[in-house]
Amino acid sequence: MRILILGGDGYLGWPTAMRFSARGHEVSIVDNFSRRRWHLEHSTDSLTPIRSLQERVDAWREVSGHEIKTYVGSIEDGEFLDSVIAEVLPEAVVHYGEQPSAPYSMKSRKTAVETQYTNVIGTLNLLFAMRDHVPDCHLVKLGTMGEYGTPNIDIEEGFIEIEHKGRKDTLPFPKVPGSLYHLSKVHDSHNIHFACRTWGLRATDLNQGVVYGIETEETAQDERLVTRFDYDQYFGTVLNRFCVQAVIGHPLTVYGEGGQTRGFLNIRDTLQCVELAVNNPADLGEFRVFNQFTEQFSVRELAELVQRAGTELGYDVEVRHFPNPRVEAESHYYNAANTKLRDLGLKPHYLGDELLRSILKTIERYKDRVIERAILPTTKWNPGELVAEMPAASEG
Ligand code: NAD
Ligand code: USQ
Repeated sequence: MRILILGGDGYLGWPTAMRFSARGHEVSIVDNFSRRRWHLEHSTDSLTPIRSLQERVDAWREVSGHEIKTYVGSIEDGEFLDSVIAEVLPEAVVHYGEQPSAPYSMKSRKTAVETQYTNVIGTLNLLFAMRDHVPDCHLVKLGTMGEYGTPNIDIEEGFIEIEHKGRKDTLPFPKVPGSLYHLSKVHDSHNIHFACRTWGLRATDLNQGVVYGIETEETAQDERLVTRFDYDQYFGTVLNRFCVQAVIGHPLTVYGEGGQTRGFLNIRDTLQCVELAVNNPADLGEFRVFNQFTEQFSVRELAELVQRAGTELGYDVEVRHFPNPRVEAESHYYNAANTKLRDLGLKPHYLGDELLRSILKTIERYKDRVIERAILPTTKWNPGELVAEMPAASEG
């Protein structure tokens, strides 16, 4: 198949591009390097020393014998994206090309506007380009479990049957997201659903949980193929952050009570899920939603698991509760459905001591690169709160 990966230079996009390429698909990448730029602006960096996109693509050709084509530009530039779609004529588009951080979206008016503009306008451009050039193409869009928030009822996969005043309908599941980033994904979902209903496009919205892990089959083949791995307050996700903190002897940063429960999955399973979605496309006109995670954990449970695995490896791991910089429930009901990807054949890599120890050992190799100043959170969801309570941390 001709597969276009938007955001193909990112944490998930680069390993995905190699995976499809390894399977013999014709892969093209779009990226504007905004993630690299955001790090430069904050004087932070990936834990892993990532190569330039050109060097990666050259190394991949050398290792695998396969070619990956690259297009450098922003998807919110409608004309650029239109010309890429018209040239590549993809049969599937995997869309990762967005600003992915909740804390970054809550940092300032500027970053909130940038997040929603990049994400919502970029996706809207994509929908028009698909309608005009490749109406049969399957869009596989990375959404997020955080679109749903933490309702006091079970979370379904995208839709819920509602009975109201004696009448019944199946409608989009109510969404109460917890950041302006997560809201951008809700807006995307509505726009994609509209494009499927109105123009007959086909799309799978992957409501992905929090991803962890540092290696995939392809990234492990050569040092030059490693993917980025972030641990800073903006771009690091919780379990990846805890693992880095354990290795460098920083207290694990549990926000508040730590009862916040989310769906999680290993990066290897992200690749599996995206591949399953691409290989089993939605029907024309269909808007499908899959909840993409394999296990649920509270933040406190994760900290305990990392502490145990770290202690086995000889690290002295302290779990510490910090005032929560976010506005979110710290103790709540959480039970989300995730059967659709399993029904398609997903075989999860569960989080066990062995997997955690192997992540910690890989991090150990790069621990001299850690920029400790970037770990503690300085961005608060409601800046009027907590100022006096926050531990000292410099603005990265
Ligand atoms: P990432 O930042 O590493 O990757 C995104 C890539 O897209 C980056 O290389 C960036 O430069 C590029 N990009 C951003 N905006 C762009 C634009 N306007 N035009 C072109 N390129 C652009 O993030 P990631 O962790 O790989 O996440 C990928 C996607 O998956 C995101 O949409 C994110 O919201 C979603 N997601 C991630 C996680 C997670 O835990 N990592 C969980 C759920 C959903
Ligand atoms: N948390 C801590 N300590 C930390 C970091 C986070 O306790 O040091 C807590 C947060 O308060 C939150 C939970 O851990 O309750 C998850 O935070 P996170 O930063 O790992 O995840 P989140 O902000 O939700 O965003 C990440 C990705 C995003 C993706 C989302 C999936 O950055 O791209 O959409 O996970 S989900 O959470 O399912 O919405």
